[in-house]
Amino acid sequence: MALTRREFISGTAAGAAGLVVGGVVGNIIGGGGDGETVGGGAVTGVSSDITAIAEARGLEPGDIAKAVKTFVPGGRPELDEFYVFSSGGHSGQLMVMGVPSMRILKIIGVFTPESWQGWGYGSESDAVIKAGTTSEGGPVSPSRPTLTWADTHHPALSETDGEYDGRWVYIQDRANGRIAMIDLRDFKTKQIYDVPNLVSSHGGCFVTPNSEYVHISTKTPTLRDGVDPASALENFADSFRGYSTFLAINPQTGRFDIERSFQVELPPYTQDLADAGKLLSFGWVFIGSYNTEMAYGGNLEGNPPIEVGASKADFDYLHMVNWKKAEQVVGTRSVMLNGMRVIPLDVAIEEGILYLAPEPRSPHGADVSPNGRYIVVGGKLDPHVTIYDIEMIEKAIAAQDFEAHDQYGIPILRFDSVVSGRVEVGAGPLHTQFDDKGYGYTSLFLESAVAKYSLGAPDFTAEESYKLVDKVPVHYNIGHLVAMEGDTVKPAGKYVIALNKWSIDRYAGIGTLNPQNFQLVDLTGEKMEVLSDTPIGMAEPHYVQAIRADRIKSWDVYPPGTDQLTMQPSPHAIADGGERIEQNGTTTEVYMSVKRSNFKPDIIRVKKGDRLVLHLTNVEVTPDATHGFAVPRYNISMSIDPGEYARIEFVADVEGAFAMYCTEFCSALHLEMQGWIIVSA
Ligand code: CUK
Ligand code: CUA
Repeated sequence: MALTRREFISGTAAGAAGLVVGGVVGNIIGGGGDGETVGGGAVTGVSSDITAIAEARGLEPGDIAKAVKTFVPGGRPELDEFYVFSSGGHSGQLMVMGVPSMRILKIIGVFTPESWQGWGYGSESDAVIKAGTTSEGGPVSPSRPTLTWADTHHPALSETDGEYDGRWVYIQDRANGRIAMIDLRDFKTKQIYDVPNLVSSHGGCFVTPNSEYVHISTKTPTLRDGVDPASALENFADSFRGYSTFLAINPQTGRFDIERSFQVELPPYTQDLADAGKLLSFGWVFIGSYNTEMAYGGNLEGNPPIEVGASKADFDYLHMVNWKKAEQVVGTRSVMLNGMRVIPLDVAIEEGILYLAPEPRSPHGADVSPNGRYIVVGGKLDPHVTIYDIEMIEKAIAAQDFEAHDQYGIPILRFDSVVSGRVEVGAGPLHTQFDDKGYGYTSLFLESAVAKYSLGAPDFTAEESYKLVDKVPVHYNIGHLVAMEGDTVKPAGKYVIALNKWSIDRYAGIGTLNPQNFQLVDLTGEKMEVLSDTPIGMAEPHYVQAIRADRIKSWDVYPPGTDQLTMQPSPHAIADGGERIEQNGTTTEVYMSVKRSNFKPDIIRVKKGDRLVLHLTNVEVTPDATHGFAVPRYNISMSIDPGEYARIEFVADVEGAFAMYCTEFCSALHLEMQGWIIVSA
């Protein structure tokens, strides 16, 4: 029998390791009793060692069980069964972790320059960031013309047949109404799109079940073109509009195909969380809202503050947008608005594209169950989750069973004819995820807990449906939560991660700004159990998606000469031996190879004021043989992974001798991996 390299390396130790684990588990199950009776003579020493270690460190037997359930030894990456893609909040980035280890694997530079990835410090990535600000996407300050940060809230993994396919991930910018696309072959950002008519966006970022579209909607509504801002707030209902955006996805590249994209105009109700329908509800998108009062504040002008004005009504509206119908009419019944096809509100009403249903006070969260039948809405000021049923919704629409029309003429379905159940879960329910057994899990912000309850048919009888079955405290102020593949048609169950906003007493002091706290919760037992706390030492994550690790097929090295922006071989890439310098007038083009442990050429001589174009090819084929390229005083930092081609262009406008160098400790002679850019008069 042939051994794998790993088996070969671990050799005979494997047998012994098995015995050790048996002993530890026995010890835990036995409540820390003496190893001799549980594990047998061979493991007595190890068992009592573990007990002694735990005792010395002040750990309980239960802590050891948790450690064993989550520990991933070095060199055993397959023990992390899931990847988590977490929003990076107002860092503008995307974070990747492994589950159950909860180790951070990468922070992906997206909207914000990230120097160690060479993201936004001179390479072509500058152009991606720059293209992410346009005047069609909203007004731009001429004095600060490029947006270099974002408030990322909701990542959305690409899907095929309602399951994650591991190809791409999208993430929106709550602050500026933008969206980015990241390719999961190399975990790098490819495109940032400044969505027209959206000056902000929130929870509306979701992919439809076959990655037909990625949806993104407004949060704070957009000032309509031509409206005088001076009197806009006082005429709120006329001055502002929301937009539900369907960005078509190119099925080969994952990029946005703007020509096939469209928007549906919405009332200015502050649209919030959304989710795409699937299976039974395929073709629909559901969007919550929380300020149908259209309160705009003015607390120093004698008005109530926004939070009071926006909480007056007993109901806000769940929006239901039928994108399948919208697709059919967009060709003939849309108008162009800032480069985007828009289906006007009156057309959306007339064509049966848009409906509303009442949702209880200050809703947050709208999540579609795996079978597509239920839409679960949390109400921040209501201890219940409200569960809508697509079969009831479609029936009510067919019967024109409306309680009224809103002031824009949108039909409002009757609450009782679309809601199949309510579950009293606790204080401050927000977001919901699902497992593989028909249960829903909702975060309780005010109560700092996760509630578990049964949904309806077909998993449960009428008797068993909509029952709270378990609750676990978390620490503290949970926002989102994520179950493994918990928003797909086939959830994996196993774990929920609570994404807690506050961590007060959970960690050693690090000054006045505490980390966010991710808590891994085990779903496999009778009761939910918190297994671990993980501090997130960056901005506040919001939504997170968790995907089975075996769905991700990322590259170890680039095919030779790949341009990371196009993911194709660059015509300017070189192989070993192709190094050269070409002078065209005042432009110097350098074709440089990068490898352990030199840049070739390592001297570049230019005249002050000349344009310098560097084509760098990392000619290595060894995984992990990444090199950096830094030019001091020019604010240039690049990262060139094995096989990668990267380009940088700048004007050598400062005279001097600049020692370019490699920023990654790549080899024993890494320090020698340097050279000169000589800029002379
Ligand atoms: S939101 Cu942050 S906790 Cu932006 Cu999805 Cu609810
Ligand atoms: Cu290349 Cu250090």
